[in-house]
Amino acid sequence: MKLYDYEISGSCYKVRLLLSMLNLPYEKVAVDFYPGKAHRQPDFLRINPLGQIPVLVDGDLVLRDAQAILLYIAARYDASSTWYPADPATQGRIAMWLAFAGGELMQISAVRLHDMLMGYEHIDAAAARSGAHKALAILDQHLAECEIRGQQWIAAAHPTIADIACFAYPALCHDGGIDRSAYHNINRWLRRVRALPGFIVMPGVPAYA
Ligand SMILES: N[C@@H](CCC(=O)N[C@@H](CS)C(=O)NCC(=O)O)C(=O)O
Repeated sequence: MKLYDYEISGSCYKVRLLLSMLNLPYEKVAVDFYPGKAHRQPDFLRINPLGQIPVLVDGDLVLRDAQAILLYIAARYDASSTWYPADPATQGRIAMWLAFAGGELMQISAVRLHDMLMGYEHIDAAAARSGAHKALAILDQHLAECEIRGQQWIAAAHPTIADIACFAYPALCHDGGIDRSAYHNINRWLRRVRALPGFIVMPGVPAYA
């Protein structure tokens, strides 16, 4: 497998995390996202016309979107079938939280781009920050309800790809000036994810917090 990757991308980190937790070998193709904007050049647009990373290539299969990639890797390579279990209700819950990770939580990504890199001045950071807090509050409430039922993970009694997809941006939210100290359920759950075998760090996500 080949992962078109950028070290400080939270979306690429989602994929690197699952590949590490499953101990799968892969080749990283470093995309000069910044300052080179290589993801907007014709060569890369042929791989992903949306001009976004990550992209995973496995043989003839070319996949964009971190959530789609997580689903593929788990369904194809997780021999334990726990990261994406066959149970339809769990699959439905996982799909719901994958959509949340690729939707509402991406407001944290928008604020990070705005605050960390040049060229994203058009992003309404205040609106994205407020949207991010709404999303974090929803996730925090969900995790509180899970804990009341004795469930420590987002979509099942054990970690699934929903936990990986939802982990990256809440863990990185301080890069966008978003304070998550009040989201106690999220903070406890982030620590649980950090303790999973195969967990890896990225710049901005230390091993312990
Ligand atoms: N739906 C995609 C979105 C990924 C995404 O937004 N990636 C960012 C980097 S983290 C990107 O490539 N942005 C393009 C740009 O800023 O021009 C996913 O969830 O993987």
